[in-house]
Amino acid sequence: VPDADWWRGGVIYQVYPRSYQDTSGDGIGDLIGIAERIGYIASLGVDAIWISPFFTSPMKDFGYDVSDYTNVDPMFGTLGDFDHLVRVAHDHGIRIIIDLVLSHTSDLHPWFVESRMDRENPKADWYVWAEPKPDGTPPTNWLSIFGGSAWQWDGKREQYYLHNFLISQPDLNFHNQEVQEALLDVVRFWLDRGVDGFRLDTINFYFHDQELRDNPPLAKELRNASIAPAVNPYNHQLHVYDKNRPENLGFLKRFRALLDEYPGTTAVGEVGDAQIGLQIVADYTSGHDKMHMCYAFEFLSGVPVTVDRVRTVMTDFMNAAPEGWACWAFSNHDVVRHATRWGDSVQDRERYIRLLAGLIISLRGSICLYQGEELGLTEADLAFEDLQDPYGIQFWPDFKGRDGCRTPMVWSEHEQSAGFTHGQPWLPIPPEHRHLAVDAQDHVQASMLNHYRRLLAFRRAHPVLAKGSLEFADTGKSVLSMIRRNNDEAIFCAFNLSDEIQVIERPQGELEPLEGHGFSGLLRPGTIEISPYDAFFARLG
Ligand code: TEU
Repeated sequence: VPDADWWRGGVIYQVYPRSYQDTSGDGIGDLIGIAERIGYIASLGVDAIWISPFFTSPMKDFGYDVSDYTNVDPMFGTLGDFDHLVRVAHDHGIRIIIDLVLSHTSDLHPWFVESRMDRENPKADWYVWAEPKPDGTPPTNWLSIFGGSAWQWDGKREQYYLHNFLISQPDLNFHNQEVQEALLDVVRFWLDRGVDGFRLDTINFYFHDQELRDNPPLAKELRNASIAPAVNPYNHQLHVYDKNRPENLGFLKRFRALLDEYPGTTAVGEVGDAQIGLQIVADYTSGHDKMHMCYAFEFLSGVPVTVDRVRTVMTDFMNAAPEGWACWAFSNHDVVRHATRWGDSVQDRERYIRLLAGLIISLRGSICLYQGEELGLTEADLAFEDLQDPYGIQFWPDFKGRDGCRTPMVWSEHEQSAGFTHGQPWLPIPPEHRHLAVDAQDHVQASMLNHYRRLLAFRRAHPVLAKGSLEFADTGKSVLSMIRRNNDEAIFCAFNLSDEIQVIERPQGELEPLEGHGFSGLLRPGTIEISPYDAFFARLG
């Protein structure tokens, strides 16, 4: 009997397939490469992998621009390779979550090729087409995250089409029922192939306002750079009409009803929003009839991880969604790796990111770890000439794009291309990553890699960390303390986020220090003493 609730509190390891393991020698990772590394992934102790898109694509946005939803891009392999990967993963007890980009397609998708032919073809209304304003300018003030207007003029139809991302990523028109049906058919195709779930790209962008109203401007003090870099004018609007539309809920319900036909499957929706993101996560995950969980952006920005910040995010979310379920992440393929984003401003980066690993495994919710995070990889500092990401090329040098977190996995300290490929890697291997390679850490008990393995085993041994209720204890500005409870156990945990030794008061009740997490906070007669960037875990009686 499959454990239908495995996703609740589960740990998902994100694989960026271009950069995981190449077996063909073209310098780009592939599905067979992932299958070869499943043993390693299983050794981490994760529940599932989320594989970023591997579907047929012109790769303008590295696979987030799909031209065939039901096939594998030759660069990554074949459908047969995918079936093989599913089998190997399942043999190792690892579930497969695939990344569906339903909000938009590539401009080379046959649906769009047909849609743009004229205004009468059967797919004429499958994308968001609109007339120009009388002066010829775009229909609304909506902006593309990747720069400029979200509207692109098409000379043939003499209309604009909507794109929230690249010009080559036209936005599907979810108001059209046929579009919804076609996308649900895609979902069914992959369910029938044995996938265990979906990461749904940009789910809050599915619907747009049919009245085409302008977004209001956003006051400077309310701007927040967690979705787009500060220099991006996208941050200067309140996104009420181009996304976050109430109609999204209806489609998510249809989607969920389909998943419920396949017990044990799950969906994690990506909610990219800097303004009302947590509320959207709450709305989309409450009621057991939409998303199982949503991927929140709160810990993906540069906002430092202070005691206050963690308390505010977690409390706001629990208040907004007592029954909702979030998926937390510190790093992914879109943002600066947190070892750099947060680690650059502390004295002892390594101890600090070890502490953060202890913190994320102690959060109520599910969690996503991004490939290489378990090795302690930092952001690669690439030269302009090395850049591949159109977003980085557009905003350079204020924003360097997303290539610095997408460099290849380092498997071997000394092998050519760190064991990633026999060919020329599509992005350079940062020399400073080599000593962190898997083969350099694997057998070293004290390594970052084994620290993550220990912590994931610890989380598994104490389900209360993932699913229990969460209450904060007041232990001052520098120490984040949580009491986690369920029917079977209660755990008190404390994280010293400062670079000074901290002595805190012990909570009420009997404390029995726990082992197996690798931290060394000490229980004293009346107090708890925690070294800089260290933590303490105890069973609370
Ligand atoms: O990202 C959605 C999103 O909001 C991005 O703009 C994100 O904020 C940005 O990349 C951060 O720098 C998803 C995918 O994760 C991303 O890789 C795609 O480019 C995007 O959708 C379009 O499909």
